[in-house]
Amino acid sequence: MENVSCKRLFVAIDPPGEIRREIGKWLRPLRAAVGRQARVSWVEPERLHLTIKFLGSTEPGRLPALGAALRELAAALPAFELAIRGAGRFPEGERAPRVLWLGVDDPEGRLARLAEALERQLEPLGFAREKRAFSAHLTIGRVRAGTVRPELLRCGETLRFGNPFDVRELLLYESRTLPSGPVYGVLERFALAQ
Ligand code: 2AM
Repeated sequence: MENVSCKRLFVAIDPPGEIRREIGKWLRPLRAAVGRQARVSWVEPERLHLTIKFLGSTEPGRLPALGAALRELAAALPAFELAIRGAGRFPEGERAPRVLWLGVDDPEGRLARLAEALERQLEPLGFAREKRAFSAHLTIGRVRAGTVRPELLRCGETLRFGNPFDVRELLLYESRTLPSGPVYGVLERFALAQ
């Protein structure tokens, strides 16, 4: 059995408030259109986050080394721009998507390089490399039952949420599962180089 004091951790980037508000406005009609056709756990706009590395269950004793590695990595990385663009679903191309997401525009490949740097830096600390290729996304909903018609998300690359924004920090999040669903809390923030 898992040690109860272990924390379930992940490293993420938060979109700024104005982007969350734009997404929230766009989500309203989508949620209404999905209505009762499917049971979806929608992510509230203020909880949207872009996961870069899922660390899983972690003993508290590993936190200092993890924090030091994240601080070192962040301090060596200049801040960079991202934009939220497009929408999609996992698994792709199937009639019954389970995860609904918004896409990320990473024109210079900075986010992808950051994800790779995290994998490299954290592997020696015992955090296994992700087997799947990194696929940046903001999860907006998880389909629990029923089917969300793919047409509802067919908005392609033209969909944009606000302007590109600066990524200035990495966040170490803890995820706790409560009867009401998962709750995410920021444990520590790591500033990127200016
Ligand atoms: P998701 O947005 O694609 O669901 C907290 O669970 C965060 O970690 C979520 O954003 C989730 O991504 C991400 N994550 C990545 N791999 C995971 C895994 N194996 N189990 C749970 N969450 C994972």
